[in-house]
Amino acid sequence: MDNVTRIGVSLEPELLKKFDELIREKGYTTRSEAIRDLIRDALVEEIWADENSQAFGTITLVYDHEKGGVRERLLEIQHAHHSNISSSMHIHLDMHRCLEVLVVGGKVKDIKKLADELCSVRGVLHGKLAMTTGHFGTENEKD
Ligand code: NI
Repeated sequence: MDNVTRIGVSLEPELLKKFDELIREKGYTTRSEAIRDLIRDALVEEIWADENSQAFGTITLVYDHEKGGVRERLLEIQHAHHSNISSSMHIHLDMHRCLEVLVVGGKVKDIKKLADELCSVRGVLHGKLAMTTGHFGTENEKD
């Protein structure tokens, strides 16, 4: 890896043991990669804590398309927030249930509002917003 700074981390043996167990379970091959992911996760949390910062995410919805008005309501909400939705994917899970994934971007507060509106529609069996960002303090950020 180019242009990295090495740091030393002091940990209690018990904490290190638990960390090593955790990263083994998750399939990390090195502690460094696991620590980098934890830092990135913390950065994402930080960005999402600021309602006015720019962020990206996905909204996953599972719903019963036969439930009265659910499709119409979901479409109505998506059109009202069209500028925050980059892409959507629809999969018919079985005769009744649909899975929809929306790729969203914009101000954190707008994305959260959109997700809340969609997830609370009657007939939506499960809805989840997954948050991310393009900002990880990497070189590519300057591009
Ligand atoms: Ni469907």
